[in-house]
Amino acid sequence: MRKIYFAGSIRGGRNDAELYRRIINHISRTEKVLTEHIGNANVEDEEKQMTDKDIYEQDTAWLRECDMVIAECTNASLGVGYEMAYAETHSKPVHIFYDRTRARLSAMLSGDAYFHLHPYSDEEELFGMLTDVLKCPCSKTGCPRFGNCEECRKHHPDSSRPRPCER
Ligand code: 6IA
Repeated sequence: MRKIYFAGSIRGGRNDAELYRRIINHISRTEKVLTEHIGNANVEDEEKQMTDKDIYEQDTAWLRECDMVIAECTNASLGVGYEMAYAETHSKPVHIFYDRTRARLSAMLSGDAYFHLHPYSDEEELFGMLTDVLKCPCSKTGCPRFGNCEECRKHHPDSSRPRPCER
């Protein structure tokens, strides 16, 4: 099972906590989510049992250990922004989802070609793209179109030849 680091806002605001929980449940059907607490309604109470240093040490260790980072960035968060940069430094594939009807992503994320961006308009689109990302076989080959089916189809325009995920 791959290890997924899911990132979502905590001190940046918990308006989307229920959405994070649904995303974590979706990912957990096929992968191991290292950061399941992000979807807990009472995460801020539990947080009181850990020092900030403990949280930082644990999360950066998980970021180094994970196979892939998936972030929901509609609700801006300093911690999530830091995690994205940390994951890039450690060459982890990073998939950023955000609701384009509710948020404009920071230029520091949307301007960085390293990140795979997945803007969505509704939850159906979000979960469809998430499924595509998780089933993409290019996670093993380092393909720059990893998890981006639209770009992959453009790159393999000959529909008579099966694409990697269809073989
Ligand atoms: O600046 P923010 O708090 O919004 O940053 C959120 C991001 O930082 C998340 O993606 C988390 O990975 C990380 N983070 C912030 N607080 C915690 C935390 N608190 N635990 C783990 N990661 C955190 C303690 C809760 C725990 C005892 C259940």
